Amino acid sequence: MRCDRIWRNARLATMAGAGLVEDGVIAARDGRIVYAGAAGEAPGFEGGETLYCEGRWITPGLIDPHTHLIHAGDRAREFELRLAGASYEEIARAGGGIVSTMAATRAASQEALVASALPRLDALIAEGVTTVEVKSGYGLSLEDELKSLRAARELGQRRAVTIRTTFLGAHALPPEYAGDPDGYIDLVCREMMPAVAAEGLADAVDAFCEGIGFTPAQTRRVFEGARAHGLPVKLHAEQLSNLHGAALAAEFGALSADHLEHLDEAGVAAMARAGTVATLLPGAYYFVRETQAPPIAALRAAGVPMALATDCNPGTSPLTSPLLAMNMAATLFRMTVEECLAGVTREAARALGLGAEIGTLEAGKRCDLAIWDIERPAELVYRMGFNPLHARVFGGLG
Ligand code: DI6
Ligand code: FE
Repeated sequence: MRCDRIWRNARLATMAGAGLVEDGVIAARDGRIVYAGAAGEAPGFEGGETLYCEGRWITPGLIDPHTHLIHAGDRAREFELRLAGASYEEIARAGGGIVSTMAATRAASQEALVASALPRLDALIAEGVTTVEVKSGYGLSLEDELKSLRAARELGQRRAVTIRTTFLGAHALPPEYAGDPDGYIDLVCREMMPAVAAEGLADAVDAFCEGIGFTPAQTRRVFEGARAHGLPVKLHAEQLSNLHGAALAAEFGALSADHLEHLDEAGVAAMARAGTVATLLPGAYYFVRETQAPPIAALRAAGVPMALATDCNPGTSPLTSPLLAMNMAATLFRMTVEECLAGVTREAARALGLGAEIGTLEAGKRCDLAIWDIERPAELVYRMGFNPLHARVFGGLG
């Protein structure tokens, strides 16, 4: 078998049928895996450079399937107010919260947005991330949403990483539409979405279905608009209350419903039927000191795939560590090590509609790898604030 790079003496967490492989080999050609499995069953390889991994573990490159990396400013002051007793919802209603980040984001140039996002992206990359979803949603005007999505796309040119962009125009109500959320949804559907689609700036459409966000009826209009433009949908659902957003998302065949702390049995069943991934965001759960965890046991029993993401955003999850997200998912949500690892690889790929392309170590997939200095995969979940990444491979290179 011809290949241009071979990794030998590795242990593999394939996240696929082959499971864990003790004496493993990965071979790549033209950026794709041509073989991943046991050395004893490997075909003969011709050509290429051989890298010896000295027993290190290789996982698929990590995938962060829900971030708000593009934003300006920070909310450290608001954090202090919350420490002094103010609630997230109180701050949002008083004009702080999302709207304060909106003002900073509107004032920033595309270049400034890219520059401020790069250190956050670099923190993800340093932990073996090879694919990141990035949402708009802090511009909240036609021009500023387009600027945010262009900045997000530019991140993929500035670093060796796959960026998937999501249009989140329906994130919050901008002050100029105070009292007229339906008017703002008109703008989202009639002006923003067509412009975003015409420029090919988004891979999916998202909304924030919540008391401090948009109603299910408004969310439905956003989804209908997305469908008209041939864009898949995802949803911030059941984060602070249960508005049955996950079932609505499932009705539209959503790639994922995200957060889900207040998800009920009917929502779980709807997601299972639709094949909608549950993207869980333990960083936000932790940071807002939520006490109701997502219904992990019910999701597991129903066979709903569970992805994990940082939700990196300035207000509720200033987190840039997928490794810590895994630790939190295990300790706070009681997810297993296997579920946590699948959550940042195979299931995260599905949450982005990229299940055929990335997320497992299998022939035919892109050769995106993370190589770790660990003795067993559980160490990736067990440690807090320690990064055992040895090397990262993006499209066979690196
Ligand atoms: N849910 C969240 O947790 C973030 N957005 C959302 O829809 C919060 C965004 C922020 O506070 O800036
Ligand atoms: Fe979010």
